[in-house]
Amino acid sequence: MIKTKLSIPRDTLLKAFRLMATAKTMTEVYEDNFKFVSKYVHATSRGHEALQLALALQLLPQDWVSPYYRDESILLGIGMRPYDLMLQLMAKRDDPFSGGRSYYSHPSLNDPDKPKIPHQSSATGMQAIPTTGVAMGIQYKEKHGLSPNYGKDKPIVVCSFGDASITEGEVAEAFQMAALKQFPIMYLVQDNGWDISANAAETRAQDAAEYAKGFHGIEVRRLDGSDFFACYHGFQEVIDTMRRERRPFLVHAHVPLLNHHTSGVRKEWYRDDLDIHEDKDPYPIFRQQLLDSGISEKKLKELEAEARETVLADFNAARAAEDPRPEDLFTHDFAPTPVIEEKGTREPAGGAPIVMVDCALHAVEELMRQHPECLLYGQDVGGRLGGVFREAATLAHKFGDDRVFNTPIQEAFIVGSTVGMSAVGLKPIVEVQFADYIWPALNQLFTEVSRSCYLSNGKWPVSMVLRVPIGAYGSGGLIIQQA
Ligand SMILES: Cc1ncc(C[n+]2csc(CCOP(=O)(O)OP(=O)(O)O)c2C)c(N)n1
Ligand SMILES: [Mg+2]
Repeated sequence: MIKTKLSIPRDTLLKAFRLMATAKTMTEVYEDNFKFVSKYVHATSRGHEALQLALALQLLPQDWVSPYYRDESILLGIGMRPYDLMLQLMAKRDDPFSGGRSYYSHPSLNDPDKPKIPHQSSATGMQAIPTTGVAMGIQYKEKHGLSPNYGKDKPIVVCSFGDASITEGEVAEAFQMAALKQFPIMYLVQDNGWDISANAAETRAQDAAEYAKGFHGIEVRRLDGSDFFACYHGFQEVIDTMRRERRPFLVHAHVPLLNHHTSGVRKEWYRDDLDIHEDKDPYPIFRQQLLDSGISEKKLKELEAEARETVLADFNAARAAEDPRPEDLFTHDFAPTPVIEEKGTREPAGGAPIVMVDCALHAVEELMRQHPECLLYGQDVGGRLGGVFREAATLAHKFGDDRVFNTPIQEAFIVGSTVGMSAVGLKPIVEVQFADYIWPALNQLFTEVSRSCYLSNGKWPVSMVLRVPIGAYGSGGLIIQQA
């Protein structure tokens, strides 16, 4: 330990500074090579680095994190090299996140030595539901003895957002479920005061910390995102509590936005507050704190030089890396299925005909008997009724209220949460109550569920069954089924 006011290990501080210098240099190098790199759009973390590194340096390989497109410093903090990030920047074949399929800082990762990153699309705020699904899955596995024993380091989930994405309706569905069921998830909101060109005053009635207080059971913390020390200790306390107490938090932090919104939307076109934001730049603040803590100017200069050398070498190496091949377009559209031919007899001799809804009910029961990782949720499927068509009758009694349960009326959550549930190894069966009401779920179905396998380059295929009754109730189709 060096003598600091907050006692963070010296190695951690030096690593954080090197990575902060790395992120800053990456922004500079991208700017210097603007014509080349802006072929594909990118956003950088400049201004948000202290907060992102303070978090990332405390995550463990069993944790899960959903960084958003401005979170390149989270990626550096969990151990990705600038080279890895640049492969995605330039849409190269070996991009470890998406094989060149998604643009910069759209990660997905399943490396054994790093926190896991599920797929997320570029639709901002939409990561809330899949990532809350991860936390829901972790809770389910812990309750059912399906989780490895991590001792006191139980996994946590972090879902990161920009401040403006919180007004998306789907975010409310995720908060609702996390609060109601007490999932071990941290919602991290990086508040730079900006949407793209619309500012906070134009776009919200309250900030995320105030909003989250309406979701009883989510504990809220505020951090100063320009102060690495404050962020590190703030996260340490929240993460320790989450590992022990298994409940949700929302961490809100003000951060400056120092670079462009993205390479395509330039700060000089509309920003009138750059001076104020520059005063909150975490880089010189951290540098001064380290000098005050007894680290020498010489050491800091060395780390800055090392960062620059790495970034430049990685940039050139990434530039020379192979582009995707035409045939790569057609890989990983679906995960291969182990079932490739029908077996058994459809109409066994002497068998009594049964209606379709009962066939499906028996099939679900068989699956649940064979697979402890299989569960069923949706509206009214729980034990009290067993489905409005009795299509889940007796299942909750047979398998318990933790495996067959009611959800609130939120189709997006029901469907989108399966991305996260599936990523942790579960096999969810979910139900949308009537076909008419599938539309609120379509965004998740289309944007997250169906693209997870392809855009993660095969890392995160989604295994889920979606049940949607249609045409039921005799002639009711005319009234309730939009038939
Ligand atoms: C669903 C959706 N609508 C619109 C966009 C276009 N868009 C991209 S970034 C952005 C602003 C997001 O601001 P914020 O969440 O505060 O993140 P910041 O860029 O400020 O870090 C918008 C509107 C999008 N990606 N997804
Ligand atoms: Mg913002």
